[in-house]
Amino acid sequence: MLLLRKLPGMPGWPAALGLRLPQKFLFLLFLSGLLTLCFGALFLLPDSSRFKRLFLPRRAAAAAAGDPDLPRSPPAAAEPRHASPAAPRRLRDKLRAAARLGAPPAHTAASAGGSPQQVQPGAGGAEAGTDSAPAAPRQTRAPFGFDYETFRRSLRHPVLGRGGGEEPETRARRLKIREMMKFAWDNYRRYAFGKNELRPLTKNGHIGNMFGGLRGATIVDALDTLYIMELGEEFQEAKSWVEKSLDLNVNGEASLFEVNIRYVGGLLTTYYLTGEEVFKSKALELGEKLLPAFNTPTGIPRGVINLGSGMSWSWGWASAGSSILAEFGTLHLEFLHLTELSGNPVFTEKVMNIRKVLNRIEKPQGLYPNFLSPVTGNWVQHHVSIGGLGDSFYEYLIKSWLMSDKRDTEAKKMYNDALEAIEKHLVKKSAGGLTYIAEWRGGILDHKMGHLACFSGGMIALGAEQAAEEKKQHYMDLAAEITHTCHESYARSDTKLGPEAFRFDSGTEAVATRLSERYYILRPEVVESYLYMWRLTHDPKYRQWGWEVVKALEKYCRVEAGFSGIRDVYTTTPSHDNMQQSFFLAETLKYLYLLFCDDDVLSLEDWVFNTEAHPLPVNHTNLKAKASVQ
Ligand code: DMJ
Repeated sequence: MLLLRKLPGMPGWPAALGLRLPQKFLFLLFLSGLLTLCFGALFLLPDSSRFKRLFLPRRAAAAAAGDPDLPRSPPAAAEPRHASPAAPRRLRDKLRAAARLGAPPAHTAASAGGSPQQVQPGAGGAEAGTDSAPAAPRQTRAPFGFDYETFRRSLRHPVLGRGGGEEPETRARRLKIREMMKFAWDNYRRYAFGKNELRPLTKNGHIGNMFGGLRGATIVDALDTLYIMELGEEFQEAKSWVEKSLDLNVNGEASLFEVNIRYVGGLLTTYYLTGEEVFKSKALELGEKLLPAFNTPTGIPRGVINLGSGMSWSWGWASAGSSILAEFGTLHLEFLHLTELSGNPVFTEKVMNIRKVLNRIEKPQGLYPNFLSPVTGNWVQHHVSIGGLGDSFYEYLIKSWLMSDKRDTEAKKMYNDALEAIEKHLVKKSAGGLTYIAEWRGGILDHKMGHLACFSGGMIALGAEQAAEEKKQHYMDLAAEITHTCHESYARSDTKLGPEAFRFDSGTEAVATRLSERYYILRPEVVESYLYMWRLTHDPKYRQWGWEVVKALEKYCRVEAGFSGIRDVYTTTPSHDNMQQSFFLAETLKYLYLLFCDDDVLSLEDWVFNTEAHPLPVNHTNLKAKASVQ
């Protein structure tokens, strides 16, 4: 504008042109528009342009050109190497500090401003009228926007590791598992694409009744495994199905738990891996649809929800209309991320309220029974198990602490107290020296361990780090003993795959004694523990045990058109159950693959796996953001 002022000895330009006041104004408007346009055009120049570098700072230039450190593309694209120092702290960081993962519900002051997928204030929250739902304030909303670039820079390791330096045998084994994934995917795609699971014997699709009309469970569950294994073409197929065909406007009975861990978890992870908006928006949309399940007098959600009408009810088989510990206790990780990405506090409020109810209620002998009434908030039956019905509740306590970058001390305390009670009342040693975790029915022990309970070796190892110094080794030993027992349940079968449940009574140890418990449905829990034990101890036996599983899967579960569960692990001519479970692609193959990867591939420093093996990022940026507020 100064340039347009009259210079000494020269008439001003507009004056020189003989313009009147309104015309002068129009002329100035035109000129400033022109200047803005020229500046904007700088962003279109190639990154190498000297002209551009003269006018734009390096980071802005890189962002305009698509920074190669920030890939939005599938696995084939260059993997980001470890990030440079954190981006300059901005005002936005300060505002975001109030809504960070892992902090208490006071976060509810955060808002849904700048994100394209923002949730309208009050959305999903208005119906929350429960007796005990937290009445956290929602009125003071600061501008909010999740910054994907900042998140990527906060990671301590490249997502897919740095690579190099491994032994040829390790690489060959990893590639074999990748081939198994491709085989499982190709057959699903060929015979069941868009259905929930593949039926590999009859070569068709299965819909089932767990997902309330949602389709493509295998696609959503497999997305991140395809990405991690760098199966680029297959990932693109999965992605374009999500874009074009994943319909969330459905009716039908859905399991809140299953939809959350498989769909919400799978979509969240794929967003964090790729930065592709479609995954974020689908996750948030689906998350909103789950909220009516929390409309109960206590805020403890019911297990079943109609995603269309929002009506919810309890499972018919759950006594006295109760909700299940492992179901309502396995929402925390995903729901915190839904708040993180949307800025909408309602998701965090819902799960923090569950925690509040659990903290308030008296626990028999310090144990958490599996059935709780969502109406009265009282336990319904005193059945305690670290396997089915209880399992991932404990897992999510310790993982909440890890995901909060070790700041959620309430979760840590709840985990420690629960584990102490479990150890005191349920952990036993067999006559043959095998450590196992029994089940508890109103004070009477059932000396049985389910396959599902075998995740606990990995969990206890993962949690050992936070234990008091004198207990660390104790917990690592306990984790190793339980993992050893679970390995024995595999080693003592004829197929070298483990049964659904094994017992320690009537002279038997680590074998199924009932016909109905002899099946194996491609479950992941044992290899999950092998992976954690390997990463935390580097004892080569865990890789060896994992390889035994690979060989057994190939021999007994691989059929012409995919992988199938088997009905009896104690016969070498097993009959197949004709089902390729989606968790086989999401979990079993992913854990096996990671067992033969370097530790920096999905490093445990950066990622916490949800209970369906979908990795969710640790909130490293919180402290930075917090510091910048002070
Ligand atoms: C998976 O869906 C999850 O691991 C869940 O927590 C338990 N059951 C299956 C696999 O066995």
